[in-house]
Amino acid sequence: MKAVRWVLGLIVMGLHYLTLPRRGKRSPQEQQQVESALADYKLYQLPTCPFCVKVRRAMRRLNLPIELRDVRADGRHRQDLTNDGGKMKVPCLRIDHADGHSEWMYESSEIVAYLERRFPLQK
Ligand SMILES: N[C@@H](CCC(=O)N[C@@H](CS)C(=O)NCC(=O)O)C(=O)O
Repeated sequence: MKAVRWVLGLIVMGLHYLTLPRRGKRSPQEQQQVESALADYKLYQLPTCPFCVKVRRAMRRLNLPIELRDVRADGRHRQDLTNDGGKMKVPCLRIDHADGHSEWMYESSEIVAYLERRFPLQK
């Protein structure tokens, strides 16, 4: 089972790198504003999880360098996701709001739709 997962992960990563989406463009000022807003965002994820790859591809397309938190490599991230997010499932987008509360958004499609709405690229 571990070997099958490893091979599938390799295929997912291979396809991902072979078909990397083009990074979206903003003016330098706009990109700077976006990047300072992104300090409040973290993506809890795994490198080879296909749902995480889907979110990372959208981040690249939208040019959103959000901090990635690998829940397998770092036990603290796994613990935060489980205890504060509520479940050990990835991808999960953590949004730290100005009033101090953190929002934990699970579901890759919801995360992608949120990022597209919140950080649109100019057409
Ligand atoms: N419908 C979810 C599926 C996410 C999912 O199944 N993630 C797997 C890793 S590829 C996971 O975290 N599984 C652990 C679990 O479900 O407890 C999405 O689109 O984000």
